[in-house]
Amino acid sequence: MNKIYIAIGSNLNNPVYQLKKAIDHLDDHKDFKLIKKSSFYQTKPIGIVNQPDFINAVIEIEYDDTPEKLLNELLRIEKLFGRVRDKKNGPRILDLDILLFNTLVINDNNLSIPHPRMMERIFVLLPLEEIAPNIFINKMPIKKLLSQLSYDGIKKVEN
Ligand code: PH2
Ligand code: MG
Ligand code: MG
Repeated sequence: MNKIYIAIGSNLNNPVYQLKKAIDHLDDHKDFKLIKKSSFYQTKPIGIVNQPDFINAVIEIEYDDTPEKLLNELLRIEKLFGRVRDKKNGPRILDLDILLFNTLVINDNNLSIPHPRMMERIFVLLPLEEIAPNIFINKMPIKKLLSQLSYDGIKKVEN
């Protein structure tokens, strides 16, 4: 059984609704067991700043198959929700990113684990810390990584 953390994000078509629907979908999915889910956070867009705020969350799941199969399944679910891939870092209905897969390190063309940008992203680390306060990322304790980031532009929302 693999222990996996997934970041969920949306900034289009009622993002809170998209996140709830996505988490329900993953919870009902025969291949996943939903273990934990964080609160929802409203976050200022990072990268392309001229787009709506995001809603972000992190979940922990169990899954029996390989990282590549998991990636394909998450991409399929993004599409099912109506995701159209155009601009990198642009607005999206649903983004499902694999953050951590046990303690695996993978650096392939289309799959990097741990997620290569997660250490700089408050919208990933804050919800992750909520459900995994003692976790290490690239041998660094999450609290140490968070202490280096600004909490401006992130706030918990009712869900
Ligand atoms: N995702 C991105 C780029 N920028 N900014 C926020 N606040 N939240 C995101 O999920 C996000 C982003 C690319 O996936
Ligand atoms: Mg992403
Ligand atoms: Mg993605």
